[in-house]
Amino acid sequence: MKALFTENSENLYLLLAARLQLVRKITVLCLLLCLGLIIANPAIAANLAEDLLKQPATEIKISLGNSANELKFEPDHLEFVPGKRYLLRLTNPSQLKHYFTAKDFADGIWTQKVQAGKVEVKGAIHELELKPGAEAEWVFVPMKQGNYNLHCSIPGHTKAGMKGEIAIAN
Ligand SMILES: [Cu+2]
Repeated sequence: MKALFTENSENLYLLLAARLQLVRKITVLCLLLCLGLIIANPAIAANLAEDLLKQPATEIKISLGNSANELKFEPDHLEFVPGKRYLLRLTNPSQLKHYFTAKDFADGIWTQKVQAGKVEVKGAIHELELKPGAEAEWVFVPMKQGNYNLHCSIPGHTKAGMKGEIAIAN
């Protein structure tokens, strides 16, 4: 009788242990599923984006050409940190038309908006053209780390020195 009882409790113990392991597995699975749902949930993703947009933007200025009509960007090296919000203020103080062309960089960022005059453009932007005296604001969040080339795509301008580098790095 006593032996039977011991054997039974041993079996019971093994059964409980197996159950516990199963419960643990199910719990982990549920947690993973929930996490997946949170990330896939557009409402929660929107909240995360909203938090990001509440970040004050770090303002950085770049001049396309200068008042002496020199063909260069000032500065010709820009650095951004991924996940931060920036306001890039572009000006063209020269008497020539210039481009801000950095297509790979543009692919590596999330553009919130580009504002010029009373017009706000939302969505992806690849290139900006600034006529003499023009100003534009580009608000974005860098996403993809890397070193990117910047140039002005007006014929002859890149060759004359109108080029630069943009780094996205931690
Ligand atoms: Cu140019």
